Amino acid sequence: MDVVYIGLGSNLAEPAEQLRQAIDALGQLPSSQGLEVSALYSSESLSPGQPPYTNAVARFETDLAPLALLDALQAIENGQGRVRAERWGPRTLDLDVLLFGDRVIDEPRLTVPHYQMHVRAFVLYPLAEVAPADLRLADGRL
Ligand code: PH2
Ligand code: MG
Ligand code: MG
Repeated sequence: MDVVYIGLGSNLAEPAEQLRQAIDALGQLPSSQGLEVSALYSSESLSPGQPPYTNAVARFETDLAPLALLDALQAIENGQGRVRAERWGPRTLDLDVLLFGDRVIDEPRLTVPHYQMHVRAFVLYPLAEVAPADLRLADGRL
């Protein structure tokens, strides 16, 4: 099994409720176990003029392959009303694969470790709650 870390974010339609629903759905993913979730944090959007975000980070173990996990996460996003209009647009739910074991993945649909996680406080702060203190990024960024 691989340990995976997922970033959760929402800035539409009662963000905290969106995250609670998403956490329930993550707990029911097939071939996965041991879900742990950080506290929920609020912060301004990086994109000006958008509602504030609620963010959290989840950790669990999975036997799913990376793209199968991505498919499952996108199904959860879509099930909670995610509309893909503009890049970085406001969203009911964003589920990002931050880390997938110690794999480095560079594919059209999936870049792991997540390309900007090392500079985003709304990722690093909750990540520190669910990750061991000696966690390192497989590509050496942190
Ligand atoms: N996600 C974005 C853009 N800006 N800002 C915060 N605070 N939290 C996010 O999750 C976030 C953002 C696009 O993924
Ligand atoms: Mg995303
Ligand atoms: Mg994102």
